[in-house]
Amino acid sequence: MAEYHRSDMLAASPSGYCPGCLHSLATRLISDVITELGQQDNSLNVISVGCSALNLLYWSGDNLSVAHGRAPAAATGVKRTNPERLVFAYQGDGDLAAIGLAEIMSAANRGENFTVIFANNQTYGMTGGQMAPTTLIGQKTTTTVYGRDPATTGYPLKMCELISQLPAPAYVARFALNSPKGVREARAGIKKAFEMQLAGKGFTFVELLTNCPTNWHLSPIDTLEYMNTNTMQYFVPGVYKDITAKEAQA
Ligand SMILES: Cc1ncc(C[n+]2csc(CCOP(=O)(O)OP(=O)(O)O)c2C)c(N)n1
Repeated sequence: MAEYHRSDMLAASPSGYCPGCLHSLATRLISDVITELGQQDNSLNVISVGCSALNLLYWSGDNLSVAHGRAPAAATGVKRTNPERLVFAYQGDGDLAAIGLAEIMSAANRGENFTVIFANNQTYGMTGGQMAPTTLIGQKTTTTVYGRDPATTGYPLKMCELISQLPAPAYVARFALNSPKGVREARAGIKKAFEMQLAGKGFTFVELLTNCPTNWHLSPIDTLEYMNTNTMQYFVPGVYKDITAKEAQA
């Protein structure tokens, strides 16, 4: 039996992401799950702006490119007019938690029936490593050269914790892509979110803790350890909300 095979949806081309960038892995996980669910011809990825958007080069599903931060607003229209399609947005933390904060909170609060996959690498990767809303306290970026100081830049936004407090969302979970266990759990979480969407359960949100070797100025291996000792201490992985868990108990 083959130990590894490329899912049909992934393009047969090398990834252009920086070496060690976990956007590559996230792209593979999402395309694997879509293929497994038989949704390859039915999926629609609403793409915003950032390195996250580059995944459109690597898979064969339909994509819709929209303005920075606006994916949840565009996905709302697409899903409402095409309710049978598997609609998801794949957004970075600058895109989702800064310029697009109003869109994500509003779509979640309305309980729109699509999925947002949130790649949290704690920086603006594409534009050269500026501070994002999720940059950790003390983390150095090109705009926090001495490390993020909450006195001037506030505290890192915990999106799962914020969104799971809203009454409408159906599934809210965070996974870390820095270990085989985390990758397996993330894959299962993405699958669960997509299955819930296909069952019409409402808004589903999957945060993936990722990295940025280039702008963190760490080797890919060292970013995985940094995530373990820093990122995951603040952004704690787990399932924050799951309405089907309550349904199963009832
Ligand atoms: C309206 C608008 N403002 C600013 C930019 C510049 N810009 C491009 S990507 C980006 C940040 C992306 O960061 P993030 O969402 O964290 O994604 P990453 O690149 O880290 O995956 C910014 C500010 C833009 N393209 N459009």
